[in-house]
Order: sequence, then structure tokens, then C-alpha cells
Amino acid sequence: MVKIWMGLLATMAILVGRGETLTCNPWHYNRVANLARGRLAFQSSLYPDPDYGVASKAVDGNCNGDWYGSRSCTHTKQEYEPWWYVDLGDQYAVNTVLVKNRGDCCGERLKGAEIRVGNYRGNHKSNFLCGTISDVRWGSLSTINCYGAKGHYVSIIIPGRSEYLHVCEVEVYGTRAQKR
Ligand SMILES: [Ca+2]
Repeated sequence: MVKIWMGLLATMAILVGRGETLTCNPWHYNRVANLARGRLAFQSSLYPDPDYGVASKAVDGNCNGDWYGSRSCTHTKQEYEPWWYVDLGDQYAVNTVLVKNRGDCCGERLKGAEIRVGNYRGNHKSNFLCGTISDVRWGSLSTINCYGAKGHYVSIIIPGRSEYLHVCEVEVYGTRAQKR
């Protein structure tokens, strides 16, 4: 058993070193499905460099926080209340959302960012507010509890100010909601 865990951890270390982890949380590795992985993602604008920063970078399975080095983080323009969201493809009861902050710079820009779950995509503020980002250290990994809130979309919004929004990975965990 110990050997299996050592092997798993060694594999994870290699993948982390290459910036190719399948999850930001090793304890979820191959155990729990990340509902956001590979889903369609959208954001309010795109930082003016098309090689970097598109919305899908937050659901590409690469948790590397080095914006320039990994090319695996999103980036909007600086604007009032920027937003990002992922379409989960169906309605889920969302338990937790993991948000990986940029690690090479500017982590404080994510301060107070709201994590919401719901079925509105044109008006994110109508969706259930799970919580806000308070740990804005560069490269921080925040786990936000959504208490089983149901929704088709998970969004991040920076409320009440003009800001850049960039995140390097967003993971969503939950269960498929019952159909009525
Ligand atoms: Ca990424």
C-alpha cells in the first residue's frame, strides 16, 4: 500500500514539475471527476494577446500558475466587473469549486472575486453566491464550498471595481442534479 502511494506521489511530482497535473488537488487525482475539465468556458473580454489568456485555459487541466511560462491561465482586459464562466453541459449540484490563482504576479487582483452557481449566464449576479476569494497570495489555491447549489454554470465575477480577471485553473466537483 505504501509503495502504491509512493509511486502515485512520485508520478504526481513529475507531472507537477512539467505543469501537467490533471488536477490542482492531488487527492482528487483519478478519484473524483472534475466537472469543468474541457467544458466550454467564456469571459467578459480577452487581454490583447491571442496566444494567452483565453477562457478555456482555466479548464485545460493544467494547474501551472506561471502566466507567461505555462500559457495556461485566462486573462481579461482591465474592465468594470470582469467575469468568467464555465458551462458544465448539464445541471449539477455543486459541492466545491477550486480556483488556482496566478503565481508569477498580481495574485491580489482576485481579491473578493465571487464564485457563483446557477442557471443564469447573462446575469451572473442572479446565481447563488457560494463565497468569495480571500487568499490572494500568488499561486494560491482556494476551495469554495457551494453547499450543493444546483446550476448549469459556474462563474467568477470581480464585483464593484475595475480590474483584470485571470485564473489559471478552475475545478468543479459535485453530482448530476436530479431531473424533474
Ligand atoms: Ca490552466
